Formats: sequence, C-alpha cells, structure tokens
Amino acid sequence: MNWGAILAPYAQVVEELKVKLKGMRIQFEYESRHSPIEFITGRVKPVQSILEKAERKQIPLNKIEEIQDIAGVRVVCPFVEDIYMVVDMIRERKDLKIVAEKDYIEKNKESGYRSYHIIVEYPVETIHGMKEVLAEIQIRTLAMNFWATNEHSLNYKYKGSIPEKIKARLKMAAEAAFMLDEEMSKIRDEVQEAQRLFYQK
Ligand code: 0O2
Repeated sequence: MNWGAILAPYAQVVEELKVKLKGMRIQFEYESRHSPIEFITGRVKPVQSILEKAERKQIPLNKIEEIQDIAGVRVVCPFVEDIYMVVDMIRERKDLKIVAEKDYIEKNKESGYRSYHIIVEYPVETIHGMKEVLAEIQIRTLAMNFWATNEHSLNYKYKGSIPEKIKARLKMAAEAAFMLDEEMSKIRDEVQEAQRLFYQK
C-alpha cells in the first residue's frame, strides 16, 4: 500500500483545521477577550496504529477511511466552560459537518479519561478532486490533557495492560485533575480579568 499517497489528504486536513482553529484563537486575542483556546495540536495517526485499529474494529484495509481519527486535531482549553464554548463555535461552522459527538466529560471513560470528541466530515481538495475526509477533534482542558498524555505514555509502555497498582494511581490522578478543573472554574472570572489587564497593557 502506498501509505504516503493514502495519508496525504489526511495531513492536508490536519493542517487546514489547525490553521482555522488557530484563527479563532487569534481573533479572541485581537478583541482583548479571553480566548477559550490555549493551544492546538494535530497529527496523522501513525500507520502501525491505523493497522492495529483496523484489526480491532474489523475494518478491511480497503475501507480504512471508516476509521474516524486518522486525522486528529486537539484543542486544549484553560477551563471546562471553554470546552463547551469551542464546541458551540464548531457547531456553527459552515466549512465542516459534524457526524458524531462524544462527551467523555459528562461521563468519563472507565480509565478516568475525560475529553469532548467531535467527529467531523471535512471537504478537502486533492489533485483528484474534492474528497470528504473524517477527522476527530478532541477538546479538553490543560488538566485533562496532562492526565491523558501521561496515561497514553503508560499504555504504550505497558502495551495496553497497565499494572493494577498504576491504574489505581491514575484513577486518583484523574480525580485530582477533575478537582483542579472545578477549583479553577470557581476563580475563572478573576483569572480572565487579570489576563484582560495584562493584554491591555
Ligand atoms: P491514539 O494513539 O491517541 O490515536 P469507540 O468505538 O468510539 O468506543 P474509538 O474509535 O477508539 O472507540 O473512539 P474513542 O474511544 O472516542 O477514542 C478515540 C481516541 O480518544 C483515542 O485514539 C485516544 O486518542 C483518545 N482516548 C480514548 N480513550 C482514552 C483513554 O482512556 N486514555 C487516553 N489517554 N486517550 C484516550 P486511539 O486510537 O485509542 O489512540
């Protein structure tokens, strides 16, 4: 399989979505308003990981476009409230179509994972014409991101079977991250006011 050619449109989608979401962030800054977006990252799923997912989900290799997160963009927000603001703004956009939403914040995953996922269909121009590509936008707070990044590394290290003792620690860490988000939300207005003063300087 020519993976370079197969994945090129996905790489294009990741770059385009990053530019557009970063544009939202910059507009907030120009208007001296609190930006609900702290930073944005993106990646194309590595081939090995695509193959593993295809096998796990029983997706034949000629149907890999059914995998929803080959193109993945992550929006990291300061506060939980910001996540829902970003979700609303994405829902309003005319340049993509939402095909699914998964709220792992209302109901976190068994692992302790919290995040809001939006699966979108995004039209991308290729040298063979327009192609609708699925992409996953993960929206989470800094605290959720800290937890998920560490848990992801441990999952990689232990090949998906994290020892029970470490799993229990991760659950406690997830609880602590949840509490941190809650406490920060309570002083959100204060923090935003401080940031406005800083930008107006
Ligand atoms: P990677 O390496 O990040 O690409 P579903 O059929 O909906 O239950 P699916 O399609 O895996 O399952 O979707 P889901 O559960 O929404 O997960 C998609 C992505 O969310 C994952 O991609 C992870 O990036 C992230 N994610 C989901 N659960 C966890 C978790 O418990 N811990 C961490 N750290 N991330 C999680 P991949 O392909 O699993 O991994």
